[in-house]
Amino acid sequence: CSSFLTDISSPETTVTVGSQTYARDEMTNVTPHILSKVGSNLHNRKYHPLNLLKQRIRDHFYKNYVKPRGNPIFTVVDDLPPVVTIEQCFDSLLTPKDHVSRKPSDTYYVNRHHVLRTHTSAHQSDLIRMGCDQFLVIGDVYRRDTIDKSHYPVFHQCEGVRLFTERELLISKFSEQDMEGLTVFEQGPRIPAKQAPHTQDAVVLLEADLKWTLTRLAHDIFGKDIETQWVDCYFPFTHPSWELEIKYKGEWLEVLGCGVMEQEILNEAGAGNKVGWAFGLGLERWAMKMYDIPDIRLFWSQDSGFLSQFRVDDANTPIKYKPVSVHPQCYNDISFWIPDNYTENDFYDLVRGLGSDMVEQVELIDNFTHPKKGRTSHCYRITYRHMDRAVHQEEANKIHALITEAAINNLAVEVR
Ligand code: FA5
Ligand code: MG
Repeated sequence: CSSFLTDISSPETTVTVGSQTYARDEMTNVTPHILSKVGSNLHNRKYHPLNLLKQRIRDHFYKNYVKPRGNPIFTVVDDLPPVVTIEQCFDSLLTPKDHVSRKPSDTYYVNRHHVLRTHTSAHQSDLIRMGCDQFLVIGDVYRRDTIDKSHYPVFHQCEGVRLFTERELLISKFSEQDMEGLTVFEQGPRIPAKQAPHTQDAVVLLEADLKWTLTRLAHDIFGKDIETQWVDCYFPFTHPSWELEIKYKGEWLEVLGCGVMEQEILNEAGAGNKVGWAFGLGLERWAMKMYDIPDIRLFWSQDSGFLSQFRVDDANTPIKYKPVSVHPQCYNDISFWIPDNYTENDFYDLVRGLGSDMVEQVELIDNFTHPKKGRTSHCYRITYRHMDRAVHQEEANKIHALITEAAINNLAVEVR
């Protein structure tokens, strides 16, 4: 309420995103709610499902695409700030001036020069100009989209780009002799199947390599039984273009867009002697399928019932999400000095035994060794919640007292 009053009495002239401050103007439409999400970087947060998926994708590319000496060919960039210029987000990608994606009804403008990136494609040109020929960009993206089970105004994308010289592309499929007479560039017509400067051969090879790369990734992440289909589509920055859809809960779900990069983008970025493909996939959609997460809003959950299911140190651990109780949780902490023969699992078992289906999580939140006495104390937070009914604090307190008593009697701990 007080901030609402200050807004009226002294209209803000700047807008702060992360550590940067920008001048507000007539285009500014970012909201405090959206700005509060900037910097969350869920894809870089340890134990978050989007971070686990990021690791899986990165490892897939590192392992399967290597130079002769074994080092990965793809560079991975996952820490670029989400404020980009209109030039980066739209102009460099040949997005027409009247394209819907530029409209303030669809895009969050910081001011007339800057937007919250609407896709990770915004970084394609810069990275190519810097000399990157194969890269992945992972980051948060922002759109004034509807909110439902599979759409959220902040989500995460993984961009992939791979460029080839004429020789690199041809050698991937042909022997030296068979390559004779084949080219990737020509001055032909632009038709639905190809751009003017590309030969049909170039497009056939690029399409095959792109679809093979993405199918292989999908098989690695989801398993080989997954149902997929390719759909023709349009992007200003690729031609021809496709979307990949996968079967999810009986319906087709679009999980990525991709295509043969517009040659003009490569020419502008100083890579006119190369051809390439690009893709952009929605991390949340992939994670929903991979972990059986039914609603995209859950990725923003701070609820330990959600987050604790993804606490694994190996990103390859198979996880199937189990719905969290709709009832509220409450918690109690317990601190004690541990005896010499103590193991944490003894305490976890004791809590599970006494709390059974009322305990959602037990977590070691403090581990302290007294500098003089050399004794160690542990503090655990026990979260109480039942799947079918509300657990009230008094009820939790009663179980907590039983747990405390049992810990003293059975584990010989000394409560602090
Ligand atoms: C793009 O963003 C293109 N930049 C992708 C691309 C890159 C095409 C490179 C060609 C070359 P699109 O708007 O379709 O395309 O979004 C890509 C993916 O992001 C979608 O397939 C979907 O998986 C995901 N996505 C799109 N909108 C949302 C949303 N509101 N919430 C969650 N995921 C979304
Ligand atoms: Mg799309």
